[in-house]
Amino acid sequence: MAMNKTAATAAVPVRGVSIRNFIDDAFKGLDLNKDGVIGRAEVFETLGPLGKEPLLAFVVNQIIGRFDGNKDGSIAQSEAVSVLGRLDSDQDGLLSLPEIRVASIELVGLLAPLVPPAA
Ligand SMILES: [Ca+2]
Ligand SMILES: [Ca+2]
Repeated sequence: MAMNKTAATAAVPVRGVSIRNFIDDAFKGLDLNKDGVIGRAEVFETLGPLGKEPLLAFVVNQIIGRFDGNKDGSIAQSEAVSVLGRLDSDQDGLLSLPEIRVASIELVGLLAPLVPPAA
């Protein structure tokens, strides 16, 4: 039992997800033309056929809009740092579980335009 517990502790980041690593991974995966910014087209190319699903396309566009601070249609590293940095409420460079929870609640908020107004 003690060994299992050690293995589990090693697999799960104890204090949270490193924002720096998260952004590095995201740009490695999504910046297809390596120009240093993630464009809307790159995100949809990565999604492939999934990007044609209207609901998913809507959510992805909402998320891109949230990150794209200067509204030029692409996400620069500095824009990602600034959005994720706002979630890092204790400013330790890590997103802890409670901080990620806040982020998921905000994500659900992005879907609000889809909910028809109460009659
Ligand atoms: Ca790019
Ligand atoms: Ca931008």
